[in-house]
Amino acid sequence: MSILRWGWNEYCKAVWQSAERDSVVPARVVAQGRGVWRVAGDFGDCLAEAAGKLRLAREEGADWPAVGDWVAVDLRNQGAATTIHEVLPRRSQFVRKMAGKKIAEQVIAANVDLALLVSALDRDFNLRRVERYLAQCWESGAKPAIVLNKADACEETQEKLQEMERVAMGAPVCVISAKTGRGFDELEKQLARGKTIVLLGSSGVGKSTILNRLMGHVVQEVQEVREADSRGRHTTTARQIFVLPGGALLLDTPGLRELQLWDAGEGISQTFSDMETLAAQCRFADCGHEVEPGCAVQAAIAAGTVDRERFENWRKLQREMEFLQRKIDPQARQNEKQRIKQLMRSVKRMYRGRESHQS
Ligand SMILES: Nc1nc2c(ncn2[C@@H]2O[C@H](COP(=O)(O)OP(=O)(O)OP(=O)(O)O)[C@@H](O)[C@H]2O)c(=O)[nH]1
Ligand SMILES: [Mg+2]
Ligand SMILES: [Zn+2]
Repeated sequence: MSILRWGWNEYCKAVWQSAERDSVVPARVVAQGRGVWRVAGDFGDCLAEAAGKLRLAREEGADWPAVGDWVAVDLRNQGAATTIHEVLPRRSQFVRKMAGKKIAEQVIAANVDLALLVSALDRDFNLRRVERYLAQCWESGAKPAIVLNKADACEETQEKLQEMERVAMGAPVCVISAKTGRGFDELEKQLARGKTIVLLGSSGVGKSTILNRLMGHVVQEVQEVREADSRGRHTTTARQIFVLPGGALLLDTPGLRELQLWDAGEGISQTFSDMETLAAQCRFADCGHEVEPGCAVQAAIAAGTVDRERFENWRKLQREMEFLQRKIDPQARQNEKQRIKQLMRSVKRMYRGRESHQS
């Protein structure tokens, strides 16, 4: 299987060629375990470990390989395990913060084009959670699409679709049933060959069942949800990329836990752009939208044009982000963002230059 099957494109090539690289070849991380990865490229696929140099660089804040990453591997031992020497800069990434004394970051998926934010139409249905996923998704650099699964188990599909469209702020919403196949034609239109798509959502919403149906046979184990509250049992435990029959690359992930901290800074503004527009009309620039006179947000809530729960969720996510930002060294973060921006800019220039040469 060639590296093209794994989504390698002109853009990746431009990134690869923007630096001198000796005795390494490009590969993609297609699965991840604890301290061990599966990589795939023109050579086929094999297990890989991280080079010592990479481990050291990690201490300095360098990227650690995650599913979806493009990496440089050496192939001295053909066929046997290989070594990852470098993680190429990412176009997008989903980052989870693990709260502790010092907040650590974990990349859930890298270089994702489209995130399918999956909810179930049973008791799992929750608008506030989707707002949270949307904010995280806009921040990641991937495009979001909302997928409402288990349509067969819901009587008010139409009402729920409308409610969801109101919070989606323009992201597409589709209604499907992984059990009956309803809505899959619509869903499959979004899964283009060579694109990387991640399934995100709580445990039990049917991510692995969706994958199995798209593959046409069972590749992932699924398990019944709990009768009482539709909660899942955290069946999927590893992250792995599957090549769909149509050539799209689908990444199944373990169900996300409810109260996880994520990177969502600017994504919050995008998800709640309606709230931000209102807030700009408050009398005081630093309005807390609580008891201040001339608060446009409270006025809208009182008039019923803004949903109180949506407002509260917006404030809650903002507080979480402020907390994260206090905990993480702002200078280091800024420097890293700057570094990546510059790199991507130079790669884009190079890429554009090439396209105009070709045409
Ligand atoms: N009625 C109905 N049940 C579904 C549908 N899709 C999935 N299920 C059921 O939901 C349960 C959970 O499905 P999974 O695919 O394991 O869910 P998951 O999102 O992968 O869960 P984790 O791996 O734990 O994150 C299983 O019993 C599935 O059979 C659907 O469209 N309709
Ligand atoms: Mg699963
Ligand atoms: Zn206000």
